[in-house]
Amino acid sequence: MKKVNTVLILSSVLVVTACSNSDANAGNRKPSPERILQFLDKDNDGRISRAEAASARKKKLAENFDFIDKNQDDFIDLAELNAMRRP
Ligand SMILES: [Ca+2]
Repeated sequence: MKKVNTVLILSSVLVVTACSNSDANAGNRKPSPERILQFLDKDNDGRISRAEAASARKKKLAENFDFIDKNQDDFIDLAELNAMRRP
């Protein structure tokens, strides 16, 4: 029974993920830079601070903050998010 529940939960997560990526990013499971920014930019200043990066569920952004923050202004903007993405 536990296995069935796990499958159902995973299926739900996949459906939610698929729906939330239905914009220009269709077919790619990773969220678009625009979506990452929209989701993490809590104060709506158009960039992600260290605190906002640290609040993310996934720690990739916070752990790689200095690498992603190319101009070292202590914020990650959309251009830096785009540069972070690999094709
Ligand atoms: Ca920056």
